[in-house]
Amino acid sequence: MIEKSKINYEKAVLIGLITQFQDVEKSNEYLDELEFLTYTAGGEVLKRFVQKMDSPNSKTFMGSGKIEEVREYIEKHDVGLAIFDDELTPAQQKNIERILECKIIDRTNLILDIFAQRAKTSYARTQVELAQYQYLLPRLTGLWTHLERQRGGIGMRGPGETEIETDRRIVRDRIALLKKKLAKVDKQMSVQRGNRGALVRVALVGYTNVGKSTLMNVISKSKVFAENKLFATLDTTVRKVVIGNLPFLLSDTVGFIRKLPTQLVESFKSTLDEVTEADLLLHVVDISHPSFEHHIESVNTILGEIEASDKPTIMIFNKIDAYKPETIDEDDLVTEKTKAHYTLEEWKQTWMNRENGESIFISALKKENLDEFRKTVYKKVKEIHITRFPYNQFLYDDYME
Ligand SMILES: Nc1nc2c(ncn2[C@@H]2O[C@H](COP(=O)(O)OP(=O)(O)OP(=O)(O)O)[C@@H](O)[C@H]2O)c(=O)[nH]1
Ligand SMILES: [Mg+2]
Repeated sequence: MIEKSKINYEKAVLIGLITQFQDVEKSNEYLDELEFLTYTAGGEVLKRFVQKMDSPNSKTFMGSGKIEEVREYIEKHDVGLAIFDDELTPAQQKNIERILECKIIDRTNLILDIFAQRAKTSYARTQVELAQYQYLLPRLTGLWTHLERQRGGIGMRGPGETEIETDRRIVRDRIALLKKKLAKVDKQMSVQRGNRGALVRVALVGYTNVGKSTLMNVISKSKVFAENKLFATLDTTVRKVVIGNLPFLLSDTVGFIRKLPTQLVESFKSTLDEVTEADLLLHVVDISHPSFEHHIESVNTILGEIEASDKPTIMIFNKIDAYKPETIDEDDLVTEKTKAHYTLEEWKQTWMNRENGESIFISALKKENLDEFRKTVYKKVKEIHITRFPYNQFLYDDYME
């Protein structure tokens, strides 16, 4: 049902709003991310359309003038795909589709589509399929039936393609079946985790594309797939790592993103168990990304949702090699200093002064500052290890001390 396809870049336009909750800057940031998502899914963005509105139009999302502008552009440039940054109601979707006569998808749909492309193991595929059906269920209104010729490609992978005409009951049955299937695997996995003994468990968490897998590879000398696209990792990998003379388990798992579809968080609950059950979290951040502070917030929100907020956490600021603060010329007396102008030193000061937890600044790619990373992780893991193996304490000489 889920299709892994070779990619011919599909022409797309993006549509977003500027509202009282979302100023120009924020809207731009979201669209940047949506463009990256589109690229990851195999699309090429030709143009962005942004409209300022108090709230979305209940019938067509955008106003009538704007949608006409989009329609003309789409027709002229032969675009087959319009991607909206926000979730559309089934009614909006239907109306817009009638006007634009192309495929209409929203951010959730796009993320689900990427997950469908990326899911490798049968376990991940089952989770994605479940999320897709849950997304589809309230939208089963024969949405795409008039788009026969447009089938295939972004947003059309998965259950949307064939099951539209069928009735909700079938989808509900399928959802129940998938849940049962997952529950069975969950049980096996939970037993597997139980068999790993009392070793300290450390989990890499963070926004997508921050370098979790790269760090995992450097630290554990393993070969986890890493690339400059979103959601390179869907399945969890666990490796035994030894620092000095201290063994522990390190896991690398799916990255987070803003507006992560709730269906996905739910479906991936068991993948995220690795995080929920970890003793220590390494929260990896891409400090070279202009919105890294927003990313931290989103990750913390999701950690809250899976009840993993109060775990001991070390903040790992990665990609310091790529960090470039904005500069102010000496004779420029107008520009005010903002966080965008902070040097790495200033960021370090800011984060080191926070009460809870530690922070380390590294480059996983250039292998910068990894000694400090190892030292800090070692110290923290040892603290936990000692509570578990109190009589073994003497076996562990201090590392590099
Ligand atoms: N400049 C720079 N790039 C890095 C660094 N670490 C990782 N990268 C790059 O960032 C991109 C994403 O790396 P991944 O390790 O796949 O990131 P991830 O967090 O596992 O991403 P997902 O699995 O997609 O959530 C790759 O192109 C890496 O080469 C770093 O320290 N500096
Ligand atoms: Mg990864």
